[in-house]
Amino acid sequence: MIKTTLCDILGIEYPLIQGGMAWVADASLAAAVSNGGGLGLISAMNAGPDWLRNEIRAARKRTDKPFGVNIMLMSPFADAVAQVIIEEGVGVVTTGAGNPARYMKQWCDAGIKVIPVVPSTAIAKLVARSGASAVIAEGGESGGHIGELTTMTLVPQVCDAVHIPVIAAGGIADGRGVAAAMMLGAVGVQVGTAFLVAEECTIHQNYKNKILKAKDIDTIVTGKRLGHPVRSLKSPFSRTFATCESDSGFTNEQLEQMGAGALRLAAREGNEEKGCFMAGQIAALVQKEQPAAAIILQMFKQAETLLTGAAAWIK
Ligand code: TUI
Repeated sequence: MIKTTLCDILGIEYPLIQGGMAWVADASLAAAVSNGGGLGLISAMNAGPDWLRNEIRAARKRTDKPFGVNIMLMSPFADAVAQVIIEEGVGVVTTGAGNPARYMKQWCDAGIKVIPVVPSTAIAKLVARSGASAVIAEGGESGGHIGELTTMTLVPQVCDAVHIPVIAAGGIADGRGVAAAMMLGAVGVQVGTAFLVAEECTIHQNYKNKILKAKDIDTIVTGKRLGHPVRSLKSPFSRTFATCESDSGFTNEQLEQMGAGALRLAAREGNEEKGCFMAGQIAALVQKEQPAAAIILQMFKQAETLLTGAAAWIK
């Protein structure tokens, strides 16, 4: 068994946190990951407080294991959902797409463990100072909103920069990724793309099929001009967006308008023309739909074999 300090901190069996994927990470997926021994997450995304409250209660009906909530800090409802998390007694929060400083005191006072996603050592230090229990160092191989650095370079640098546990994210979908992350100094992994095809993941089948068919070079990063680069599968939407982005005739407002709602269209409606199918560069490794628990078990069995076998290389 692979047991790390993350298992103790979160009360989980495997040192794995599910990515807080907007329009994807709902009660169904979160409960399945938690029941499988990891930490499932519900994404508060751009939804309002009532949606989140319902989803937390739905997850509680499906699992008695710990699960958390991911807050996308750019959400217009961030203040309200930050409060719902306290009211509903959620034990763990991960944050993305910004600095969670303004919520840290209220969450820490409520005994909530806060684990921000960070794209750099500077932000890692900042959140560590304001009371984070751990950080998720997320490399640019990830799907969705990403930073500049790769997982390989970011994780060891964040490990050296802070004195709290570091979780690696970006490009991890099997036991090789888990083993590598641990060798970089991480005490656990965050996995997103691999769970898109979990049986309990409620996204449209078209989205799952695209992941299952994806090749290594099938993702693209758009939105750099807007200051929030996003990695997604190459698609009619992402290609058109990329073209418009490099055309100075389009204003940033027009681009923002173009992107609005595209993730929902992908995840909920499977709209192949207008949808933005966010996915990480590891999508090609994800080849079969199976229960979340099987994905986790397979990943950690493989990592255990690799890490055990590695000792034989030392002569
Ligand atoms: O947040 C994510 N991934 C996401 S959020 C998202 S929804 C969205 N859609 C369109 C545009 C923008 C967002 C889809 N995927 N991952 C965690 C993450 N956090 N990646 C990068 C960061 C980050 C960036 C800047 C964290 C902190 C930060 O701080 C800068 C500052 O000082 O505010």
